[in-house]
Amino acid sequence: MAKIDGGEMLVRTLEQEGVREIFTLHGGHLDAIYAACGAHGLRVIDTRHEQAAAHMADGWARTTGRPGVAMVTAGPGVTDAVTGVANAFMDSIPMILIGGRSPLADDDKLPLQAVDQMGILRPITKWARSVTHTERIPEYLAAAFRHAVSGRPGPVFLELPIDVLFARVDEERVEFPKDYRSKEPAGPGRAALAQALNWLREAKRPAILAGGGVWFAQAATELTRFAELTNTPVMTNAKARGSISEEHPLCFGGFGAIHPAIHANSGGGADLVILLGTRIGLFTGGRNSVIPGDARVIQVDIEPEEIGRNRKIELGIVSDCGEFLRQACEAAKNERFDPHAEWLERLSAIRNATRHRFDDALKDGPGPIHPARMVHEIAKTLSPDAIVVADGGETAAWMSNAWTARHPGRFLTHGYLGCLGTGLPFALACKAAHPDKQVFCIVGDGSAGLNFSEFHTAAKNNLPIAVVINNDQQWGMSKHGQELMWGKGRSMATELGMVHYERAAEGLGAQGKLVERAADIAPALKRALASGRPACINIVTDRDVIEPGTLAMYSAGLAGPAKEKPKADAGSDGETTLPYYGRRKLD
Ligand SMILES: Cc1ncc(C[n+]2csc(CCOP(=O)(O)OP(=O)(O)O)c2C)c(N)n1
Ligand SMILES: [Mg+2]
Repeated sequence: MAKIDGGEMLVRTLEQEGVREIFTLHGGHLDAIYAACGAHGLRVIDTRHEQAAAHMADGWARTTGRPGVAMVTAGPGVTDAVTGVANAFMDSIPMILIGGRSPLADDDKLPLQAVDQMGILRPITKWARSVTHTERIPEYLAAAFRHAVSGRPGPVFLELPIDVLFARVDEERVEFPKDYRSKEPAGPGRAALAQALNWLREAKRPAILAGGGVWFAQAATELTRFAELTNTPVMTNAKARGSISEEHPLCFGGFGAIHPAIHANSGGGADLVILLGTRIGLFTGGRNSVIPGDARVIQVDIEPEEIGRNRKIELGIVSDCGEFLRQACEAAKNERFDPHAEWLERLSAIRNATRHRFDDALKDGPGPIHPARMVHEIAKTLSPDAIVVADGGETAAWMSNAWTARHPGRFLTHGYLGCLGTGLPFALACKAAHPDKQVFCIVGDGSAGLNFSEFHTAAKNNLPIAVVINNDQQWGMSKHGQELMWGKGRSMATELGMVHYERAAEGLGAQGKLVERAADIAPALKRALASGRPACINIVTDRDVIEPGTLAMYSAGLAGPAKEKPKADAGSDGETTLPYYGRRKLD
């Protein structure tokens, strides 16, 4: 009778789930799985750090909507992956982390690479299990996928002790599960749906705030249709960007466009807010909320626990966002809704002002490159359907504001963990998922150091991404914050100085280019994109320009008192930001 080992079982189950790529860093505890990957032709993308492998599985899910898979060895492999898993956990991203483990038979005998992995991973995963019987590996992996994608998505951890993984058992004893999760999305109750539509008919100034729940329900088309049927403006958070094209007249960028401060003297802010698959957090709950205190709030979420967190809501609907939108479109399609003309006009004016607030900085002038000019040059050079990844403090915010996302899953940036260093790994996952698309990554010079060796992963795995390093020679957001609090020249631990990242990247197998003039940005980027090789363009920018979000953060008292109190405005990034954009030299 034929015998198979745990590696073979694992890979067959992955294949059944449609997985064709694994992000990993080698460890002998995993060799049974690599052998099976080779036999089945799964693509093994080998990284230089397990944190990057975990970020790649996360990035894979953010750009495809399906869980990514990372595989790391026992002990330090698992502990290195922790940040990547935590990042996915905080943003409800489905991913599977497979971890090697010391032999079950040697527990408490001080074997190599043994640490309480379950104790470490449990608080940052949706579900975590250690497999104790070889023939149950398919069953546990199937369950891992079910937990990762059903309800509110999230990361899961599956631990495979080496003696369990390498053991061989009769093939006939192994069951490969089928049909192990619901194919019917949960829908809204009829009364609640009718109530939501009634309120929408009554509203003068409605707004939909869409989040990752829309993207993971693959409901971009339904969202756009519902907005059109009901003449309702839509704002998105980072995970949902492009779910309605940012070129669509009903898309108004980030959540900040409904901030009450902007509408204070113009007839009131939003009077009905529909939260679609977005948690009530930093920008939507509490004292800095963009949602007017007197607005009616309808919250649609697949996760009942999220309904009403952080803010009172008038109507909570537990539903898959796609199913809610499909039923809402069906109910709304033969009805007439107010055109909301005055409200849409007002939002358009805000959108227009936001789009043009950096125009002064786009002109040629003496001195170093203004970061707004840099991202403008980049945005006009990239293909409209490029995938853009933004990493770094102020760097990510500049890029976020300059880019127009036209498709879902094609703009990736930080989430609730605020985790620097995701850029290169996310971009590599995007390239692996979409080999025929331009994949561009911008990263702050500080953040670049965190996963810099992934340029080597790009080169050796043939993943040609174009990377710009915004080199302001400092941990910019941190340093500016310190200077706002303490005064110029009083910073600590935030200076970096000039580093030739382009040369370091060359050493890792990428091509490198140093850029010090604005006019050289577009040609350098074009060459990089056309080269078919990974590229690192190191752009030296003006270190004294403070990104509006940094000013807003410090003036809002989130991080201490500001030196001056700037006026609030709305950014397209979902945050309260400021109209300031000049070359502000601190005194
Ligand atoms: C992993 C991690 N370490 C530290 C921080 C704190 N932090 C937030 S912004 C920032 C500065 C980022 O500098 P850089 O990447 O150069 O981007 P810049 O702000 O200069 O554009 C730091 C250190 C963080 N959010 N994540
Ligand atoms: Mg910097």
